[in-house]
Amino acid sequence: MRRPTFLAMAACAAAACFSEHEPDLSDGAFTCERAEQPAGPDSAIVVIRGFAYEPAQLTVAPGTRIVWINCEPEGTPGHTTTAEDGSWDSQTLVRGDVFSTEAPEPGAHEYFCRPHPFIRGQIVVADGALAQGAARLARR
Ligand SMILES: [Cu+2]
Repeated sequence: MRRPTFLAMAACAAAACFSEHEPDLSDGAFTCERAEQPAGPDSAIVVIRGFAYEPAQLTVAPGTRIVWINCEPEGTPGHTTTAEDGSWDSQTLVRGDVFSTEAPEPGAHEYFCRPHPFIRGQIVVADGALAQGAARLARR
């Protein structure tokens, strides 16, 4: 009886170990408090605040993970990030919610908020471009 129990515990430990190495994009890895910091060399953050995307225009290299985080005050109606060309579409995000997508094909991708279509942004995916977050990181 001891051995199967031990094996089950070992499997749980292994699963926990693997999950620690998964990209953690929704559970504390990105918070509004940390959103002012560069996301890292392979990711870039867009903050949603004041019914606007910050920055509204972001240039990234192919393969960059683009992360949106809603930093509106509590109780503000939720926002989405929705590409006009269908490259990505988030669920409705309220304060603290995070959505991420890998940079779509090179070119300019316009996007907007479905509940508030006047909120607009643009992601430019360009070969050789350095994510703005990475550029800021490199200067520090
Ligand atoms: Cu909105």
